[in-house]
Amino acid sequence: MSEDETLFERIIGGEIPADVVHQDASTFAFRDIRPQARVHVLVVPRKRYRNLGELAAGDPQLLADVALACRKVAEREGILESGYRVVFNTDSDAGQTVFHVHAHVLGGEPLGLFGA
Ligand code: IU
Repeated sequence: MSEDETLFERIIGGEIPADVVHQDASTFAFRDIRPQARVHVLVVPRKRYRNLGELAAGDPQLLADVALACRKVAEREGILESGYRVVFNTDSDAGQTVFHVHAHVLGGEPLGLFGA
């Protein structure tokens, strides 16, 4: 792995296998290996930005693509009607571990309140 290649670039590149749920020209989505809900899918822009703020500032269209891919994932997983949560962990207090921005799409069951 080149030093500045993230885990997600290796997954997108096919070097590391993943359970792919959706992909298109600008995004890639696969199941989280440690699911926190019945549906837990990560949506990753192919182009790397460190976090949500950098993505929004650097390429707003790509951020919109990520949002639309989240909806596509929800549709495919059958949770568009029941609802879903989209989470972008940003830096250490939020527990971000992979510094290639990604949306967690969570659902398939009632998720409860934040901090509960
Ligand atoms: P975070 O927001 O940076 O904490 O999310 C990283 C996620 O990547 C986390 O939920 C891990 O379970 C997930 N993950 C994965 O799906 N596949 C892997 O090989 C590794 C982490 I390492």
